[in-house]
Amino acid sequence: MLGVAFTTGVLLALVGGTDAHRCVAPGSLVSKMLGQLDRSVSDTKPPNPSVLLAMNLAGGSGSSANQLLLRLIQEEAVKKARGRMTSGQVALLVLALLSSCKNPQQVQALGQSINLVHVLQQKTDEEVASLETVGVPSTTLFSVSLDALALCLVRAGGYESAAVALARQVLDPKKTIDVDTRAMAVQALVCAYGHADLQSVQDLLWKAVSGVTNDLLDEQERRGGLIGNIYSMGVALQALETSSKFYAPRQWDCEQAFDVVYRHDYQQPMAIAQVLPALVDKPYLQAASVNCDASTTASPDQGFSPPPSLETTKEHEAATIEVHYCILNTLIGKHFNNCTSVEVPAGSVLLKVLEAAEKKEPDTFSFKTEETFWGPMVVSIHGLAANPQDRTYWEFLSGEDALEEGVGTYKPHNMEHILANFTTY
Ligand code: B12
Ligand SMILES: *[C@@H]1O[C@H](CO)[C@@H](O)[C@H](O)[C@H]1NC(C)=O
Ligand SMILES: *[C@@H]1O[C@H](CO)[C@@H](O)[C@H](O)[C@H]1NC(C)=O
Repeated sequence: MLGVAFTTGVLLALVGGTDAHRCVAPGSLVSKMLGQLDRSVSDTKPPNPSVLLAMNLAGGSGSSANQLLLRLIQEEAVKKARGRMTSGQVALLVLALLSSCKNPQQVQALGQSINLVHVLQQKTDEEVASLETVGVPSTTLFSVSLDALALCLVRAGGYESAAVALARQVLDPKKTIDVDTRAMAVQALVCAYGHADLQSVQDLLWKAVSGVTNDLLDEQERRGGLIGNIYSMGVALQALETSSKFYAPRQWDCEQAFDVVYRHDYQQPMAIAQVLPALVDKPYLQAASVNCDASTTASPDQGFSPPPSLETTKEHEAATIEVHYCILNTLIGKHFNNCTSVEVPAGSVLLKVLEAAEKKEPDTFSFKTEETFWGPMVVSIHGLAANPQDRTYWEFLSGEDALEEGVGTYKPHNMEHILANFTTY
């Protein structure tokens, strides 16, 4: 017994992990989530590469939903990757295909073929050029992180300049970068660190990763396990799982962080797709190391139910609630600030409030949404449209606090004050 324990310890030390142990979620929760991902797949919806990636990392590559999704992703790649897709969207396709043991340099579907790595290199070069000239990427730093990670995993040129630019961004004290983005950057930088030859590059990457991960650990300690919000946990845990040598000898209390995740019942496939890889200790960094022969199709749904939430659902809830809703633009063009109050059925999502306001005063509260993998995104209100080039968007707040969910998920309570504010990121 002692001998076995000793050998395992030595082995772990040799592989680079200095951790005493690692956290892995109960099989029942993993099966439940794999089942949720399986059921989210449909050939009438845009295929979500993050879902395919998560399934494969979590050992769910044997299901028919997985096979269907893989085919749809390959078709999507040949149809759309060269065109309007952003760099990050192409990077997610590359990661998804790698995790399905497909060669992203030669994707075949619908009688066509495409080299996704080549497309990704071009789109990443544009991001890096923008970062170097105007100090911001053409899309988001989250996307650039996915780009650098995907290129690094396939050992394609271009990832190093992206990683260096990312490291400079996260080390810049003048920039306030959200937790999710810094966490996603960690995986890209850890991969690049492993392949960097220049000492100066290594030093920069080391400094960036240890800086970010120590901040993540500080935040976890301060907030009883929570890092960012509940939807940041997936990427934050993935970051900490890949970087133990960068915060050593400090230890990570992974149980505390996992407990925060266990207490939440994730429903959105996109949220599950970010959290599930972390729960099985298979972060995105391992997308190219999936063993595609040994898919253990976990039997779906052994009925894992999260511990009951502390908020007891009120028995005699009013059938309708009243919500105050304001729209504010002080940023460009003709400024406006208009408010209304609407009634919607209790338990409605915020989208219902926007619809009720539009119905009541169509000239003021008209709005448009666009479907994304996180649900409907509000892209325009009162004729004023968000513009990625200007980095403008409609931000939603409850009182002073930014919402942590979008209008398709967030459920306002009675007498809540919701503000949509036109602002920049
Ligand atoms: C960058 C980013 C943004 C940028 C997107 C800029 C752009 N043009 O790409 C901006 C600042 C606009 C943004 C806005 C919001 N975001 Co945001 N965003 C992110 C972040 C950090 C990375 C997304 C990304 O680049 N992905 C990579 C690319 C390649 O994938 P993609 O599919 O092309 O990305 C698109 C979607 O992510 C979409 N998007 C981004 N955020 C959100 C949020 C919602 C609710 C929807 C429907 C879509 C959406 O915009 C991207 C471009 O089209 C994620 C973090 C994460 N963990 O994923 C949070 C995240 C997705 N956002 C979140 C939230 C809450 C919001 C807001 C609702 C915040 C607010 N209080 O207003 C708003 C959306 C409001 C609206 N108008 O409907 C949450 C969603 C949680 C949930 N369960 O729904 C996340 C997970 C962050 C978090 N941990 O809280 N976001
Ligand atoms: C909306 O607000 C603007 C100024 O903020 C005002 O001029 C306009 O009359 C308001 N519209 C309505 C319908 O109240
Ligand atoms: C709304 O956005 C503007 C422009 O970015 C900003 O100056 C203002 O502080 C924001 N207001 C609120 C209440 O968030």
